[in-house]
Amino acid sequence: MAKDMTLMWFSGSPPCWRVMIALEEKNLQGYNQKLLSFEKGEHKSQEVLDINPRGQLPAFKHGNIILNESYAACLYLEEQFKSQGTRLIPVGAAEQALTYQRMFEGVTFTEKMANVIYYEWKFPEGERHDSALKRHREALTTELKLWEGYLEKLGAGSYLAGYNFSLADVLVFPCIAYVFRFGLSAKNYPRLAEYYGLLKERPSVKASWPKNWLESPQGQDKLKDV
Ligand SMILES: N[C@@H](CCC(=O)N[C@@H](CS)C(=O)NCC(=O)O)C(=O)O
Repeated sequence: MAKDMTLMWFSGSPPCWRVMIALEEKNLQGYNQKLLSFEKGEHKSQEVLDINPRGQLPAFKHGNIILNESYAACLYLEEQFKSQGTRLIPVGAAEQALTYQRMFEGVTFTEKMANVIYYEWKFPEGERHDSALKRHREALTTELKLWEGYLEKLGAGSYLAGYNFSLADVLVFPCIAYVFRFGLSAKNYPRLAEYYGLLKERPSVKASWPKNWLESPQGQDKLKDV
């Protein structure tokens, strides 16, 4: 069905997972996939650099069209396949506004999450300070409480931008799954935990669940006190 599409991806990478969920939601199964290894540095290979000079994944191609930013790829898929599969951007003004708002707040969420989870990778040894890590952890707590509050306000069983699944969920859910994978306490964040449980069962999410998480279901406890 989507034989003219190719996705190069890492297992467990939130940006890659976004594109995979969008492809599933738009009924674009059957695209060419290339699973690469971060540990082996395969994202810096010439094959990737030819598509994405930043040497990052996802790297996505539709025919000769290249999209390497996960947000750009997901927006493109929604626009090009608007009437196919799930409608991901609501038409109504209020719902559409909330969808865009949460989608782009997801960028901030991703950054705050990465500052803690990838602290050692992002900051070389000489640049690490306990006080900086503490600040990053506090910033992540504040961020997570915001999202907990958003879901609380919308009520049980809702998605991030209301009662319908939207592009906000496609883009932000992988980060929410990630924080639980890294030990976030369901007791401290009950709404986020409920949302995570709801989305985990969604066919597009199940079909694209990170392979390495299936192989080793046990995550880490880095965020247990956040
Ligand atoms: N803004 C990009 C970020 C992509 C990104 O950071 N990918 C990571 C994997 S999660 C990567 O390839 N990192 C390797 C590197 O930066 O060298 C997007 O949303 O697609």
